[in-house]
Amino acid sequence: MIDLKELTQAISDLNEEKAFQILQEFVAQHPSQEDVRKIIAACQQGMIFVGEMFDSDDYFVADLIFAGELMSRAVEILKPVIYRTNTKNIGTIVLGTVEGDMHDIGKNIFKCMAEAAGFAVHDLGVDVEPQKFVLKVKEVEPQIVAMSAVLTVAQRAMKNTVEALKKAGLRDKVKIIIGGNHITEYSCERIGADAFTTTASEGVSICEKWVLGASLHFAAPACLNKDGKSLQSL
Ligand code: B12
Repeated sequence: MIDLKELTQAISDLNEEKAFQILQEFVAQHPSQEDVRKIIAACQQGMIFVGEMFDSDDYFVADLIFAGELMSRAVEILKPVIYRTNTKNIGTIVLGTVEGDMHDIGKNIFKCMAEAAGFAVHDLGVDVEPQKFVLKVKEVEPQIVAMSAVLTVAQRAMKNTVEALKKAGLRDKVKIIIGGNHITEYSCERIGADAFTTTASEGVSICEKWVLGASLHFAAPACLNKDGKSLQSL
């Protein structure tokens, strides 16, 4: 049995050896998708603590970089259990971290899970300017555009991307989902997306509902506005 708190602690302590040992034990247990969801949430919580320690000057940029590398390797360890080897193509997603934002770990987890669910994902990478989204949407005609941002200021780039899609006459041809740790219902409305989430697994469920024709209803939490100060600058 994996101790999720121990994993969160190991990540927030930047204890790579301990974190990888726990993750390797986890993978060896052939876990269920529900357990995979829980382990990703535990990693995400560890990274939130890292961010808080950066905020309080207990960690520095070098620690953020180390944490990013640690988490990227953690995702590599988890990949075999994230993939469900679904070969059926259920839809197409154009994905990217928006302009100004270099964070890609959450995006990569979403990509992995979406591919596992049967989506063809066109990943544009990080710091993706609005026009690049527009060109890719024209080229591959996806059902869904998925944008990631963890920097609050990058939510403006999400809004710019929606505007660029509108200008190109593409907005009504796609559903737009936005994800990232600081995304709220309020930011979703301001940006003009169709859905938002703070977890990759919920994001994939929303995309599955869209393409599989189920009613577009998902549990959107009430606007928490947990970062209201920054959102006002949108
Ligand atoms: C690691 C890290 C970095 C690494 C990133 C490495 C990488 N390859 O991504 C590096 C060192 C590069 C970095 C740089 C910076 N960072 Co940084 N970083 C982090 C940290 C600690 C962890 C982020 C992370 O990987 N979390 C783990 C993943 C799994 O979680 P996630 O990203 O939230 O993703 C999950 C969901 O949000 C969701 N999701 C994410 N994207 C998407 C997309 C879709 C479509 C869907 C459906 C779901 C989804 O699914 C994921 C899994 O469930 C966060 C702290 C935090 N609270 O997030 C700070 C944090 C994001 N960084 C911060 C800052 C300030 C910076 C810098 C400005 C620091 C500096 N002074 O240089 C630079 C900015 C660089 C830039 N232009 O982007 C701040 C942002 C504050 C804010 N509110 O804007 C944070 C919050 C730290 C803090 N508390 O101050 N950072």
